[in-house]
Amino acid sequence: MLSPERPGQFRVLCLFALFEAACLLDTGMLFPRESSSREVKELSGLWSFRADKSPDRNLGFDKAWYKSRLRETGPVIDMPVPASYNDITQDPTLRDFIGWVWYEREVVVPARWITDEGTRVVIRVGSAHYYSIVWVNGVKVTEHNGGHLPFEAEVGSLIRKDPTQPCRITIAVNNTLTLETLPPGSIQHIDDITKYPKGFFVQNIYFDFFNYAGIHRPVLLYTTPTAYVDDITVVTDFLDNTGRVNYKVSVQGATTATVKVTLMDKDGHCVASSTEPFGVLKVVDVNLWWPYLMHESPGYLYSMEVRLMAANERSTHEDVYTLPVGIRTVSVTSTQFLINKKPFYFHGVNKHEDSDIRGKGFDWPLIVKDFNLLKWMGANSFRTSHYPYAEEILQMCDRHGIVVIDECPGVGIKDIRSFRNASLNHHLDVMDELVRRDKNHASVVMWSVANEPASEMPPAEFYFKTLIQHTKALDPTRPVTYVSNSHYARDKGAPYVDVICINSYFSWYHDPGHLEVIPLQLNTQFENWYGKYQKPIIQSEYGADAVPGLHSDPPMMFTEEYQKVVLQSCHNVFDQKRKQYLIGELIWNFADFMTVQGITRVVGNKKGVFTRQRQPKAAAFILKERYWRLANETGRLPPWTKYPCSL
Ligand code: BDP
Repeated sequence: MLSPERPGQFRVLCLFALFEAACLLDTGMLFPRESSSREVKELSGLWSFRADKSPDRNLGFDKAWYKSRLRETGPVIDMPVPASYNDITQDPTLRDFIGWVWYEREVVVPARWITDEGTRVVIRVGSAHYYSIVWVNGVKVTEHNGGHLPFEAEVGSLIRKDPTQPCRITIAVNNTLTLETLPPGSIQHIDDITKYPKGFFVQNIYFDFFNYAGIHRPVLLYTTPTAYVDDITVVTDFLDNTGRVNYKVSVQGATTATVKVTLMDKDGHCVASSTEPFGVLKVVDVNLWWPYLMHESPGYLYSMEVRLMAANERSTHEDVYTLPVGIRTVSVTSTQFLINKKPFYFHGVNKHEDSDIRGKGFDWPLIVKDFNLLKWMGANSFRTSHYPYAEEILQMCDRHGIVVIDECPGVGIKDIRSFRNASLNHHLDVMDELVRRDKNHASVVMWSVANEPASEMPPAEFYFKTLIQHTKALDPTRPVTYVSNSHYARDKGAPYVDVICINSYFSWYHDPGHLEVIPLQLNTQFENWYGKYQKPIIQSEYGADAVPGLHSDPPMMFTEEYQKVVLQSCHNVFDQKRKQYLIGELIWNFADFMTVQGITRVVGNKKGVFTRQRQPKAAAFILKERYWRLANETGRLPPWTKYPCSL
């Protein structure tokens, strides 16, 4: 990360390393945006769907379902995209299905995309869980290992083969988890026919959320010219009143190319420009990007327009791509987290992508509602527990100044076999994909490479050392962490992280019902971790389940009162420690969410301060009161708010 203590040369080296790292990733993953040279066609809506319920789940491949229309090889049902398929029907075998499901959609492609050979047509899947294979008109175009991150393939030549036919897109998705997937899981077959029906098996998972599956984010077709802006990397900093945007533009498909880069302010006025593919744009009287409640106008974004004039064997092209850019710095000391060289205290939440009916499906009304709730309660940050969220959510964070700890899907790494090379290599690949997608978001201030791994196991040291060093090499400008609930003295990865993140549930999983232990145990926790590592600490999870509407006084577990007291008792300790080295507190959880069925879960995890339908429990008001007070103390509230405030 950029540290204010370090001289300029360090920054230059960092930038060089970041741009080198960007080169190591074979291609870019710019968010598809319309421009004068690019079109986007969204394929959200109804797709045809069939789950392959054959005993080995392989019938679709044996019978090549991708070769013809899905409805010609068997019955299909309507399936909305994006959405998890699990909660869409009344069929319990589909809710709990494990194996391949098949989606299909026919698309009419604009004639100009076909006739213009200078147009590149790309299919992009925002995310599908977990393993996906994509065919266009029966020809496989790509496959992808992992949910939560986008993947794409060029399909122009296939579409052009028979322009009289609509373009048929088939996507097969498999939610089976193995010890090498992220998150890991395992399939257990049980053959005891006296107790279980023939062919019975279960998927064991080591994480606490429902393994929703399907096409979770929008599928798009988009165009670029055949010579195009493939990637942009920006790293920002500032000195006094002058901002600096260090940038690099990567171009594909051109034999000759010239680039014009223009940085515009919010009103569209040019503040800096260049004709080099990489360099530094200097912004006089810079408007820095500030977090929500730390400044009167948080989330200030410039627009960086990249205009490429290029030629290749076929023709001359102009490509235009505009990237929002927030100018800010991030650094850590042994006791502080600094944004723009000022101490930043995370008062925020952990979330899930989770809601009724949609499961993990992308949904704008839900996203906007969640941002309104975050702002209502005065939250300035969240962690993307326990996997990368949709990029559209990060764009909202950029615009609203909500600070993000960007977590990869490394959750539930509990089995010692998940520390082997195959798992590590996949984990490294996932970090590559995550950094490639999210590196330009001002809101993203830290990478989290895992949540609660078995970091006390001997192989964890090599595993996390490698993973954290790799992530720092990919992006030397941001701190790296993972979230621990291991014992401070046995945690193998802690020496390598920049910030210690700890989850703990005193008076819940430990000493249930004994609220009186919280002050002592939480205090001991902080003193132990800081004493050993001298690194800033975030309480990355704490909380208690509350079934909405369940009350008792004196408080008993699972009531709204108990949840309230747990929070208040923790806050008292946080208030002491934030004067020293505690740099944040993130409640578990923003909202109730679905889990597998089990004796500790009453239709899901109820640690939300909002219900799954986003109605506040008593705890939400406790947090609201606290977060606005913290903001009042530590930041500069926007003029349109007054404490105590109701937005
Ligand atoms: C934490 C996990 C989180 C769980 C939470 C809980 O990180 O995923 O949902 O416990 O049990 O340890 O509520």
